[in-house]
Amino acid sequence: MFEKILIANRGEIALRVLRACRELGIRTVAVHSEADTEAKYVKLADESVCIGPAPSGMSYLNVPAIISAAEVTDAEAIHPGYGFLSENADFAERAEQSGFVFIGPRPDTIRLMGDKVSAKDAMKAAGVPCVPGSEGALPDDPKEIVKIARAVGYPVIIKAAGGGGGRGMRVVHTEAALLNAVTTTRAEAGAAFGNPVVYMERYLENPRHVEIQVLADQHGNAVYLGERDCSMQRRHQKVIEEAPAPGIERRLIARIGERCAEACRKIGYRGAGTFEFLYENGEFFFIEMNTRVQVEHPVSELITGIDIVQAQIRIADGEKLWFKQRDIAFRGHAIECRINAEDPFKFTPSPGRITNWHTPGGPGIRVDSHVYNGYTVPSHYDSMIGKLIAYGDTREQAIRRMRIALSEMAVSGIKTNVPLHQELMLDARFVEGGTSIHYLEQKLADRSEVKKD
Ligand code: MV4
Repeated sequence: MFEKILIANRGEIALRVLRACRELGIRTVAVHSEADTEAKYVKLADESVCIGPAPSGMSYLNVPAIISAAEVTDAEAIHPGYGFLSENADFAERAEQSGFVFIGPRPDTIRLMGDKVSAKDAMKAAGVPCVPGSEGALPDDPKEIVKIARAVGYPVIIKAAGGGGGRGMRVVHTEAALLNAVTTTRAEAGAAFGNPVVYMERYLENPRHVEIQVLADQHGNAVYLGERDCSMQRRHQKVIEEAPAPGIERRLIARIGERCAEACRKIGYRGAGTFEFLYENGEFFFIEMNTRVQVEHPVSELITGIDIVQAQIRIADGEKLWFKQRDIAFRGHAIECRINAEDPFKFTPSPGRITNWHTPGGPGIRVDSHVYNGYTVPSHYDSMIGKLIAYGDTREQAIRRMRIALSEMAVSGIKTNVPLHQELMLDARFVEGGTSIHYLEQKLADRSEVKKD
């Protein structure tokens, strides 16, 4: 097993990776910006290296500084966490060329999935059901584009191959609007991603976002760890995630999960990964694959009992998967609330010093956060400061435990979205389960309508 791992990230996920290393008996190197000198994971790590000033472009995205930090500390592997360099194929390649193990898929796999057209092609070929649409990239010929849209059927959505996660997309309802939309999306994609390639899909009006977690080793074995429902989101930022997805038949999950695992075997996938699907009218449609550990991985850990971050490390070290699909039992229900330093109703960031931080506990409660009493939330990074995760035998019990946990949560000095979560845990439609990706934004819009009256 590795003796020392460098954690190329910050915040709660840096602490999460550190804890996984500890349990595996691996020493840790924390890298940090000048804004994170006082961070908990920096203090807890065996060694730490400052890699630059606060802006992430100069620190957490600074490839030469991170590679140098790994060299001077004699680390053997690099865990990229999520965000930052985690899905940067060039970084993974540079790390491996410098003699480090990148804890994640092979650089080529990251590249394949980073291009949404090639990702979809690969998944279609591997037997994963995809949203109907153009066969690969859209051609230049306007007549051809019109023909493709007629065959796909309106409404359609134009997406950038270099986009993903909600960036670079445009919905088109009529043929009259089609060519302008393609031209504009192409131009924006060229400017934003340096890649003007776009593709077309049938636009699903009211889907849920349901994703499948997978683990694959370097010896051709792959399993799925069930699904997560991440439909409760605002502006492509997930707010609540849960597992299992309410109301979806286990047989269907097993069928789609097995397709994902089989796709991993076919493409030689390595490590943890997530297949993102839209789910509508009882059908799954693949949209994208994430090649990193995700923020919401704890809900899958709680229903399967598998430590996904430890699994990433053991797989990177070359271990064969130590369990089979039939050994994985899905038990109970888990819900995660993302705690953000922000105004709970206006959503403006609320960085600053936390003068009081009390977290809940008790049966079935997990808190993943790097925050401590007196910690200052820097203004330079994402506003997520932690995650509150509730587990129960049933969804009802998980919700009850989450309500209690939220009521015990005490944060002073900054604003958080805890009040929003409290409202959502009492929301009749959430409690019923199965809300679509548009539910939260509609609810928030309705609420501000009421205020104006
Ligand atoms: C879609 C879609 C409807 N139809 N594709 C947005 C994020 C990116 N990962 C894909 N996205 C969508 N693709 C088709 N064919 C609706 C969305 C979408 C969405 C998806 C998941 C979670 C939240 C979303 C919010 C708005 C739109």
